[in-house]
Amino acid sequence: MQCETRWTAARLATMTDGCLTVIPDAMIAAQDGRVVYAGPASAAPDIVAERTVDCEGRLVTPGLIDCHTHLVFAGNRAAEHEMRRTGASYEEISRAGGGIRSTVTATRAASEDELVSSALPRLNALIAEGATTVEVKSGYGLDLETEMRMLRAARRLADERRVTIRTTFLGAHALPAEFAGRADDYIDLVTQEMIPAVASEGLADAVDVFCENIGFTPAQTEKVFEAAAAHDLPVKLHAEQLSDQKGASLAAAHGALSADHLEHLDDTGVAAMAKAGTVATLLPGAFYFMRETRKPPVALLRKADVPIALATDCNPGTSPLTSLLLAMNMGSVLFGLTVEECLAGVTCNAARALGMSDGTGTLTAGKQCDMAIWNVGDPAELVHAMGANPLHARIWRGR
Ligand code: DI6
Ligand code: FE
Repeated sequence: MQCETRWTAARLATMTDGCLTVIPDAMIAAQDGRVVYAGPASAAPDIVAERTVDCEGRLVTPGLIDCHTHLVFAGNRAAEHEMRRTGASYEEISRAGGGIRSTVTATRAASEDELVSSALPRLNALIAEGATTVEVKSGYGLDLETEMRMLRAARRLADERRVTIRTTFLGAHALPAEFAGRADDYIDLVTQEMIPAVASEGLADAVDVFCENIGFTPAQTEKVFEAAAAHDLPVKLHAEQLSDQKGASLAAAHGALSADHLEHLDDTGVAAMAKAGTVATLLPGAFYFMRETRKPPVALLRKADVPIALATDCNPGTSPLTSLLLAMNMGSVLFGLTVEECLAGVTCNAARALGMSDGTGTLTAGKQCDMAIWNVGDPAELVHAMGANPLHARIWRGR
């Protein structure tokens, strides 16, 4: 067999089927950006490689996938920090002129170039820790023009860095001030104008809604899901973050790729997600930052075999986090996830949450050769450490 590059002497975790089994002396071979072999060196076919890289016993995992971010936005909300520290609630901060709407004002005023350049340091931080795929949501424009500009900026990030970008349209993130008291009218705008425009320009890979007391109702969410389906766009949902709206069940009924946050998810929601194959994306950064106390029902999710993903939720207000390694540590320390669950959460299950399982998320023949090579031997070190970055090298599409 002929290939461009082969990596030898790897301690390989392919993450196939979500299993963390380390193959001690493994080889990975790539041709045209795809894996042609990944497994024990002893079982490898005869491979003639143009280039051989000796991993010297380092751990090799699939490249990390951040499947839930709000990476593109303008301004920053550091000034809210003091309010939050002294006990102000999310609602109080919002009423004082902070919150999502302050980011909306800044984002509306920013050019596409400015959105790209302010997002790049955040993207760089994710990439520096081995991310090879990053999802980016809109949702700080809340008007047609700015939502489209955010999505164009997100798509452009893929020209600036060697990384795969998936975009999600989140027009139903918050009610813009000019629609105060007219949420249904805004949802009409989202479903009748924004989604058709975003779809016709191919700017989004999925559609998301913030279904919450302070967001949109389940009935409004359903309208957005129907419009997405009419344009062949898969859906996801911010569900059960602050209260139980039965959003996860609604998402599952619409075949959602994922339901995200889920602190207030109950057993019927878990059952609906299990039946539909909807991924549970947990966002411990937001839980930590908002000092929440109610945890997502991990034991129920496990029992029902609902795949669990982990993401940063990188956003300016409730999770200013640009580290998937720290998200893994928090997933374990705060939510009790195992090392295997943490690693599956940022690889194979994150790919599934983006509808990308066929292309990435595990290291198996036929998939994109997206890998992270770590200066550690034991995967537990990735979850255990805080603030360390043991990345040795990042491979995106075989390079
Ligand atoms: N849930 C959140 O926690 C963030 N968005 C969402 O739907 C908050 C985003 C922000 O405050 O800017
Ligand atoms: Fe979010």
